[in-house]
Amino acid sequence: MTELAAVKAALKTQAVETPSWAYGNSGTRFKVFAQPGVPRNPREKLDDAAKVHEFTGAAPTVALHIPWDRTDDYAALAKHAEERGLRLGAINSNTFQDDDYRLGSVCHPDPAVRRKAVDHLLECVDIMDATGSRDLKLWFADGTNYPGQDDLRERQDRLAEALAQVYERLGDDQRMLLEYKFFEPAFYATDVPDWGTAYAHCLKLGPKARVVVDTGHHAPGTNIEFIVATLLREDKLGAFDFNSRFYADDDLMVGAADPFQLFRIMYEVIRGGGFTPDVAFMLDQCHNIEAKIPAIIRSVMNVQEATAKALLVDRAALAEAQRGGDVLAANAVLMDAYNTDVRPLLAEVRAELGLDPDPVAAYRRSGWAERIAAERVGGTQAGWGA
Ligand code: AOS
Ligand code: ZN
Ligand code: ZN
Repeated sequence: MTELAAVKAALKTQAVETPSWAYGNSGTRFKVFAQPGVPRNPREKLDDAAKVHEFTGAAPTVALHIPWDRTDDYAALAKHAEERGLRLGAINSNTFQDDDYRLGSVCHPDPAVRRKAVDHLLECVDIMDATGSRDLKLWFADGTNYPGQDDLRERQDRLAEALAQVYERLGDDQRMLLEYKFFEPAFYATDVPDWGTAYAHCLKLGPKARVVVDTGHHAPGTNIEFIVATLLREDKLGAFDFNSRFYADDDLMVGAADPFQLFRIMYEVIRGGGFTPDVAFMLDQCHNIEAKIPAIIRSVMNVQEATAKALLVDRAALAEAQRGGDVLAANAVLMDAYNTDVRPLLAEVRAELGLDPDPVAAYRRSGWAERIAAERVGGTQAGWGA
């Protein structure tokens, strides 16, 4: 196989999981702008996700969020997905929207609240059994706002205890993915603030526990690719929540704010042997002012473009320059790959897969946006908390 053929073959295997909540109305705490045609239930979210997969060929799974996607028949929901060429992906838990969680969930000082939170997480594993999902994705809003508010160390003990109970419940082929975030909604101390804390918990739990890197969850200037390289080296990288940030957890389209950072991350993924199904590429985004489905298609394409560039890095030339201590040559190898226009290559890959080379244009021509705007009237549009 020529090198280019190998790059194309790799690109054809890449799958990006899209989040059910990105199809619903969501935005900021100031205003959520409702859009016509937005799904009214989990099935309609899957119908939209099927369009993203139809035009990209690269988004075969959809992450669910419980309770936002609660239904009384998960097997039927899985079948609905299957009939549209999709599978249900990670189950995202929610221990942040109930009044009970004012002081935390699994780290709450009251054991009754902790019990409630753990029961919810266990219910999420039951749902995974019904949907055939591999991954339970945990993000905790737990934390404190004021020094002294609660005992930082005890909160870690409570967290460890809760995670252990859920870990025990996992089936042989199921995994627990622990996401970190440095602040928000807690402003003084978040209980899982960084990769080190997530890693320490996952290490203690065992091989089924892995860390999620949400690209928006870092302080400005953080070298995320270093974290990725480290987690891969320790065999503890489970997934990405891809999105873009200019300021904090902006949840904008991946690759929009800093495509160079995304390229550097994808280079470390490939370099570190992470381009396998063991590392899930997920989106975690909100589309408040832009049309949702084309924005998600665009996001999938942005991940593909960064991946293509990363695959094009001349690793032999890079290694030689690095060994020789040639700083400028080494940097130039990376930059040459980054500066390559990979859009024609990806258009070819799509054509070879029988897809339209321009997924956004193909979606626009399909008439789906007009159809859902006309058909999905009445009912409540799904959104955050719906
Ligand atoms: C929160 O900031 C996170 O990024 C989570 O991944 C969260 O679980 C997701 O936004 C769905 O609620
Ligand atoms: Zn996330
Ligand atoms: Zn986030």
